Amino acid sequence: MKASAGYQIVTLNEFIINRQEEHPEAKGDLSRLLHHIGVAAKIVNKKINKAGLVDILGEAGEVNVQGEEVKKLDVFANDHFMAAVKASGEVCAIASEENQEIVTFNDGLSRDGHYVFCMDPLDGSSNIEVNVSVGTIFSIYRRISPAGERAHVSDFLQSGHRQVAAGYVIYGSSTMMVYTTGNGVDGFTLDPGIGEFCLSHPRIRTPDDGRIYSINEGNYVHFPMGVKRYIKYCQEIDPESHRPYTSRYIGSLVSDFHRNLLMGGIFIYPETQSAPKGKLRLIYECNPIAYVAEQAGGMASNGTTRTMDIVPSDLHQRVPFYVGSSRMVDKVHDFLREFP
Ligand code: P6P
Repeated sequence: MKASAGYQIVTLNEFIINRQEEHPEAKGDLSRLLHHIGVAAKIVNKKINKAGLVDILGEAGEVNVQGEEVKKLDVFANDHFMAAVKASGEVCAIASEENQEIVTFNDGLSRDGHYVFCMDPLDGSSNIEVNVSVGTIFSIYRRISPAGERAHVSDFLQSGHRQVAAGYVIYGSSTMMVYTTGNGVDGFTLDPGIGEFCLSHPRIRTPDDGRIYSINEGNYVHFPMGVKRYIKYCQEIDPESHRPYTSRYIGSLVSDFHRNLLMGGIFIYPETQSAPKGKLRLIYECNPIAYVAEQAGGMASNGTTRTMDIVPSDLHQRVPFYVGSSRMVDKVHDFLREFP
């Protein structure tokens, strides 16, 4: 990827344009949408970095569709990503964790938008007050309802393998945007000095195997037997296969996944007594993360079916989620088969 003016820095916008040139048939609409996502990420990042200072923490007094207290930053992030995506003129409707129903745009450019946009605007927001990193997760599909008509919920109930693009923003020790358009995974780190996302992790590949397992072991008694047996497998002493593994879990999906993506590892959120279908949402959490994982050489499933092959039935549908290094996901599948 050649940087302009001889600099080593390749900004997100430059990268998007360079990649678009590789696809002459592309008309720039997805590029424009990705640019607007980057702008919203910078705005949200600025607010999050000051969260502890401007008393933006705390409950907004509302309760979202998940029955969770909505914090002001959730609302802020939802509003800004909605506005940025609408401003791109490429999206005709949005599904968000914060909205029970889809939000359709019926004015001007947006009504004819070719895409629909799914997002969890601020995942892990319960961690904000304790300064643990949080993230935005997004997923983009081509609409299937006729252009020019009002978008329909069926536009969002497509299997994950039909995603056009997906990714996340992690607001951590540094702020990164990681995404795929089906041609590998690339990571961009925000340089606050110039206010640009710069290509820092080109062509991310996740290790085939790893030594990190991420699961909330507080739910152990409620896990399926196969998961219990896999956890014990991770904890056994076997120097040859580098066990016992390391347990790392911070309760923020984007952060737990991003660490495992770069270092190798597996993240598991199985069905539990309090979440009989799992806790994580298929459309705007599991599918986008699964797309990134697969494009980086990893795997993602609900324990039996590839996540991106699941046909969604509901906008806020939850599924069990097993995602990460392919050999580790294969191994937990073996235990789930042996101990159904
Ligand atoms: P638990 C955050 O609320 C979230 O949706 C994900 O970011 C995270 O992986 C998961 O829930 C943590 O859930 O039940 O372990 O606290």
